[in-house]
Amino acid sequence: MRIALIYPATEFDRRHHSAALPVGLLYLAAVAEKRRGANVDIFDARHGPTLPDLSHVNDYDVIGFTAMTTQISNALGLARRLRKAGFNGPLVFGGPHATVASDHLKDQSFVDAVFIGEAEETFLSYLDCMKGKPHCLERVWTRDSKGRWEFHPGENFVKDLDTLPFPAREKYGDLASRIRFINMTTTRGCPFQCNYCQPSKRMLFGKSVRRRSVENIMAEIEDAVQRFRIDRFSIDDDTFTFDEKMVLEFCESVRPFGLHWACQSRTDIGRKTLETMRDAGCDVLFIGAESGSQRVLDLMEKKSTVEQNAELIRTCKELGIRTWCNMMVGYPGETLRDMELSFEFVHRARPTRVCVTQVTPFPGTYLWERHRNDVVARDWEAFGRHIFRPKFKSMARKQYLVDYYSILMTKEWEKPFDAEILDHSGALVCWLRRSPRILSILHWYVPFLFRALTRKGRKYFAALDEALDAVRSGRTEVGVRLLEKLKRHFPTRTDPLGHLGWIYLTTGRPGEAVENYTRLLALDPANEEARALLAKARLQANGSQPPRSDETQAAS
Ligand code: B12
Ligand code: SF4
Repeated sequence: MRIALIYPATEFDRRHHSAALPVGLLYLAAVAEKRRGANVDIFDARHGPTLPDLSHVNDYDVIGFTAMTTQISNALGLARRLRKAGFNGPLVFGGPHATVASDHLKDQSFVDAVFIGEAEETFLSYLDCMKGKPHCLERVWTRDSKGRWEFHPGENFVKDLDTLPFPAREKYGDLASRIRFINMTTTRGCPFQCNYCQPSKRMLFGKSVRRRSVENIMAEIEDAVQRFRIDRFSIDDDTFTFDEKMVLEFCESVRPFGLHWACQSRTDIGRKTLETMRDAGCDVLFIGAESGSQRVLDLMEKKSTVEQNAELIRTCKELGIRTWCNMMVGYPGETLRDMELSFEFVHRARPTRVCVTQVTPFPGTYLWERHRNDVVARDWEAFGRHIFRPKFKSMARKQYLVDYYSILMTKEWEKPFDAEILDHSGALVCWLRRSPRILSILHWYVPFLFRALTRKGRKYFAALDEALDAVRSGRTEVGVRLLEKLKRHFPTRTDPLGHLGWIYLTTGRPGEAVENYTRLLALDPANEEARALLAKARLQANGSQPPRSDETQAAS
């Protein structure tokens, strides 16, 4: 049996998440091959063709898509193309969006099955069912020959995670060896209740938290060291540090490998454990601090305090562990004061890096449920855009504050400060960016002045959004024109250069790609991705590597 599994990487993924492989798909590929002798190909536009060759789609017996909500529009567009190309086998969907918004997928005439949550067991049953063998479908919607949907309930979560084969990373060729890095998971489930996330986590992985044994995790690391010569790995678990005893055991076993690694942590972790983690190679900690306002943390039901978050960052700094601090702005009811407090928090705690996202009510969360009537983005397209726009009606009026504080918090860590966000340069910018209080006064008492100061930045993001929308919807030339215009008007911005480089590279204009990547590297010399793409563009420009047609598809 031949299976194609598709990771519908968006432009955002290409630019920001090229190294994180979809572990869920790799587990499915491993069980299908090892336990059913299937032949699985993975398609991921970040590292190869977007889709199987459209003239041979029926070489596959089944085609499966994974998707987060942010990727669903892209995934559905690709699935439609497969049907148009004549694929007549089952097209199935799984992953976070299928789990939390199965109705959305059931409404699509070309979808045949929708898997809910963890699917190693059920996916194999589905393959058995296709072959007419005995099977036991659980937690999946299937469509019968009359087009009616049937749900197969059940709780068939894998009891012992150690019984699973390791993710089939070899599906990405020599990628792991080239970057000498893997991402992995060691637990499934989360006991916490943050309301912008739960109960979707329970829908994905069940009520209890399951852990792999330390021996089993070490075996995966050893395998990666031997096969890919990795020197670093990242643990993608939601709550890796929750069980401190297990963490200490893990540290003791991993230390002899001499690898560097990163993981996520909540704040409830002791200094001693952090020290042990550092000695075992942990050099980056992802911290979900989310807000500098205790009021907002309580609204989110984070069960953590601002002080604990600041303390964790402080301790990490003392121990020499870098901190990547995730912040959110725009929670319904968040006030200007709350945003100021967040800014003050990052300013005071000074983590190594700050990553700000706008609070988004994803389906399947309490946040979505409780604010149903307040949610703006009802069309799924809007989730695909990584831009800041009103997500709650009640927050629409404060959108420019959300924009501003997001930029302020992020830009604080990018030198030099991006003067384009404010139209005026020099002393005024320096003074304003250090003074959120003055900004808030401007916002409340002279809003037209505040708006005028942030006009150029807001215009830039709106234009970038318009250009990328055009490219995504197949109007590549329109997108290119808009991006070229942005490039002229914002000569110190790297985004237009990156997008243009990629489009030119994948549409047979390597000369222009070289020019754009060269300019990008002049502005951002540490951008390794751009460096690699520049080398590729140069090769193409010298005529030694023609553009691949599947990459051209990816560009549009
Ligand atoms: C690692 C990770 C990432 C990585 C890599 C993502 C990836 N696809 O692998 C990166 C850094 C790129 C990322 C980014 C984001 N992420 Co993220 N991420 C995760 C995380 C922590 C782990 C993913 C994982 O490996 N899980 C373990 C594997 C085994 O599970 P799985 O992938 O779900 O796969 C299983 C099942 O879902 C199912 N399945 C999956 N696909 C398919 C396909 C088929 C055909 C079938 C049959 C079954 C099936 O079977 C798999 C095996 O059991 C999850 C949380 C979590 N614990 O899962 C969040 C999570 C997926 N991310 C989430 C979010 C919101 C984001 C961001 C929007 C965050 C942000 N604000 O920027 C971005 C979106 C980026 C984008 N592309 O648009 C949400 C998704 C919610 C939603 N409704 O879509 C999650 C669930 C966290 C949460 N609760 O909020 N993320
Ligand atoms: S946000 Fe993190 S800690 Fe909170 S419930 Fe979700 S996975 Fe658990």
